[in-house]
Amino acid sequence: MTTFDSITDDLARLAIEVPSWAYGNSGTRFKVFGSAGTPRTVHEKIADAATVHRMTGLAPTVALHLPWDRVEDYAALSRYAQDLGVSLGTVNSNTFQDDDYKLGSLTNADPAVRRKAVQHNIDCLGAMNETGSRDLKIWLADGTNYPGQGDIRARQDWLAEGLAEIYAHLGTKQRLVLEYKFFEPAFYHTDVPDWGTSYAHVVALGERAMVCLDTGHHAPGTNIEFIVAQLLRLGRLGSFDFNSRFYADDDLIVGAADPFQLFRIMVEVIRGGGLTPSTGVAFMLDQCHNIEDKVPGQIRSVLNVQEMTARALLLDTDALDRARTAGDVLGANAVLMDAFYTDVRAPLRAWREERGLPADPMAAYAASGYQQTIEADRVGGTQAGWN
Ligand code: PSV
Ligand code: MN
Repeated sequence: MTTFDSITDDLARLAIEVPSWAYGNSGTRFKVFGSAGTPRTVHEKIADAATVHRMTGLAPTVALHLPWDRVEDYAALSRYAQDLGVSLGTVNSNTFQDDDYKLGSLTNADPAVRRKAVQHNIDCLGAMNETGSRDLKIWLADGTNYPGQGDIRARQDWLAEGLAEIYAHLGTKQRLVLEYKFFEPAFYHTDVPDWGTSYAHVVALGERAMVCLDTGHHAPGTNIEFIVAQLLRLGRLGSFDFNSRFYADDDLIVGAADPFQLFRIMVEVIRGGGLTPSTGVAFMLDQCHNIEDKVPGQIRSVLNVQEMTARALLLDTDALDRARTAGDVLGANAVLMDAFYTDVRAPLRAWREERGLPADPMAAYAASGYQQTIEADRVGGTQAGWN
């Protein structure tokens, strides 16, 4: 049996990166609701992220999205974040919102558009040199809507060329992570639809290119933990974009829709050594809080990851091995389910208190007055969103 006391060191290693855009307004194609207290600037987003870290001790870094979070002086932004107790993390490039990109970015048939997309990513690397960020994350909205619309083979070649040019600009401590998504916004074909395509490209690039797995980017029923196991085995799991989904890319709070799936993912992460810092896996959230308050939405999210990680760490691997060796199908399944059904909330409360953190971060946030303060202070200006 694995006891909670024996997992506390591993648990202390868990660090989750929060996305700056989670604090801005978001919605669906039907409506984006504004909400009181929403940040107007990247500085206010970082202040919210720092609050999540203060309440949980779990979220020491913030991912940026450019140009949404564009500033003149990234080194100064980094110092601002440090003063608040957090660091700037992954930089996400954005080649999906300019009119030029209507028919693709790195895979556009027009070389001038491809050049523009490459240059944007190189500019992101420039910002990363100032923030000290390790990872450039590339997600492409590229794809086509109708059979025959594009040369899907040529687009792969253009993609490989563009990625190679970006990769050549990487600093020695920087990495490129390529995120896949099976559909949306394109509906017939997507240029990086799955982990295999992402893997083929990153392997061709070199050792500092990795795959980003967004948990919302798979067809229903996909066994995501298998992909986790495979990418860790191949040494190419660069990062997670955690969120949860009921239907498509819902971007809901991770662990809300299917905590058991999150548990199974964390079991494979641990099995593959992914919690060890040297593996370099970044545990990011990629979420939107369309109707709930955003700061507590993020607090709930990082706590969900922590809770499922704790349960996964409690898996009795010796008992599991014994059952597997004996061919005991139901016994092995029972060992796994025992870990999943373990209620870790009380020991986690004590664990936080021992570290000077609020035992109940959700309650502590509600009692802190932070929400009331930002709602009163952040009046006027333009609330941040996907622009
Ligand atoms: C695309 O759906 C995506 O998952 C990418 O990571 C983008 O950068 C992000 O969402 C935008 O929210
Ligand atoms: Mn994502």
